[in-house]
Amino acid sequence: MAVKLQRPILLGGIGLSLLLWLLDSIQNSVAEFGGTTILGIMMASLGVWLLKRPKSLSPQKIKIIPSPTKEAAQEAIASLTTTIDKLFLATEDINKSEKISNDISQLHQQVTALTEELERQQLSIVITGNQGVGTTTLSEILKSQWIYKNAQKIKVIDMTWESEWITKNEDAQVNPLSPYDLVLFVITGDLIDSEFQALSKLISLGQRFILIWNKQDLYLPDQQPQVIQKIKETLSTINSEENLVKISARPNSIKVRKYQQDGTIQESIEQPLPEISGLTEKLNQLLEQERKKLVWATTIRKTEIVRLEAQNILNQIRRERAVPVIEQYQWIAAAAAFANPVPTLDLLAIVAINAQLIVDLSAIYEQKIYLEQGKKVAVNMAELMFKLGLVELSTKALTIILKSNSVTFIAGGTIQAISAAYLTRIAGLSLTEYFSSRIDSNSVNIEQLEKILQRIFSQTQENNFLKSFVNQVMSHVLPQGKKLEVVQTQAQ
Ligand SMILES: Nc1nc2c(ncn2[C@@H]2O[C@H](COP(=O)(O)OP(=O)(O)O)[C@@H](O)[C@H]2O)c(=O)[nH]1
Ligand SMILES: [Mg+2]
Repeated sequence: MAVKLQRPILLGGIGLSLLLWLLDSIQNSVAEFGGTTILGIMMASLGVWLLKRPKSLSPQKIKIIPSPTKEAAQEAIASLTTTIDKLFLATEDINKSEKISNDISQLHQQVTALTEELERQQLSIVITGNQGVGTTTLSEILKSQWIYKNAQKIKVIDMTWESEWITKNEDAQVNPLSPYDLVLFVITGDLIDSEFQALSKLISLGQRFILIWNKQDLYLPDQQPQVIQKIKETLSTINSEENLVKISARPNSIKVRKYQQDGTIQESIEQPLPEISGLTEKLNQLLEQERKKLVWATTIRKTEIVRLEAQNILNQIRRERAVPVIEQYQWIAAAAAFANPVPTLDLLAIVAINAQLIVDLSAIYEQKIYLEQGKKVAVNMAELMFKLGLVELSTKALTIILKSNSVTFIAGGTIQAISAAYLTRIAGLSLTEYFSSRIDSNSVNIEQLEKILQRIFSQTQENNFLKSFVNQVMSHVLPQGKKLEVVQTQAQ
């Protein structure tokens, strides 16, 4: 059969015999079910998967960052330098645009600045909390009553907390509080869930905080221990019960009655003084014991932000290389499925092709995965696609598109070819995203991949994309003669 391929890699690059050998060895590695259909194999794997699956997911654990050291900060800077070097190398063999050259020189400047940061003397403190809790009031009082007494250089600012700081930028450590050495997080009584989430996030970013219960004057003295007890209980789940202090930054004014000697009563309104001694003691102690650590931790966070910037540029460049590779394998998968249509979609062939794709993509992302391992990952991915219903869904969607295109003649194997190409594309794009989010790991975590796979799949389910994809595959794979037939049938 004349299969139109831009590059006949099926017989060249991978080689038919290698492909067959792959098919064979994968079949053996999946299960001892020689001769059964791919459907059977997949169903069996699904069963095993269901049995092996953990009963329930453990709640998300908070990563406790070890106490920062100067060495750790230096290591972070070294790792940033490595990423910049990789970026430089990756752009060496392409025509560097002015922008990339500028980016790289800016990154180098940032490394110098970060190295100097290690010895920074001035500290910065940010006061945050939900609107109305008293951050501005506290900031003014700290400036007027505490900072001027302090020999050290300290900058204090206040910022209303925004919940999207923890919901957005899930992985990126970019959050407006990151550049500050210390966070004073203000609440006014019970610690509500979103506030607790905020504190957990700070811990996972390695950012030191003091939790401040402000407006304690609004509680009766005998209510206070109960509130404290409750907050401490919640804090103990993130090992932070020592970080709580209570203050009244601006207590409500009170009516004072004075009994005069002549028996009359004189009433006056008095403004009680702010009560922040608990906080200033804690601050003094913290700055005395941990000032350097605070600076190192901030340097680590800032370095990580710059490293992510560099990594993003590098990922863009790598992606530009990865997409043509994915496309190449797409056409191989389509051609293989078209040339050899079997009643069910030939996932096994896709697995074989994807194994090689994984190896090639891992090389682009410098996370070398060998063919043996690539095969395992490809099998896992095929299982996942099956388990998530992607195979069925995509076949259905593609069938609908083909029908609605009023193509009255569909060559045998067309659906299989398009599905094979489509699933290969999804696998490839998911792997690309997966590799870009990791540094130097030579393995694939299938659970993380699953989330990406689902996301990429739903992104590509858009009708417009699928339609143009169908056309692309048709023009790559359908033999010229058959294509004419399609046109003729339509014209009638
Ligand atoms: N009762 C009481 N009110 C306070 C206390 N601290 C601040 N407030 C009041 O809370 C309101 C909001 O304070 P503000 O500093 O503007 O809150 P922000 O939105 O967090 O900046 C103001 O009316 C303050 O006077 C306190 O300790 N006790
Ligand atoms: Mg304010």
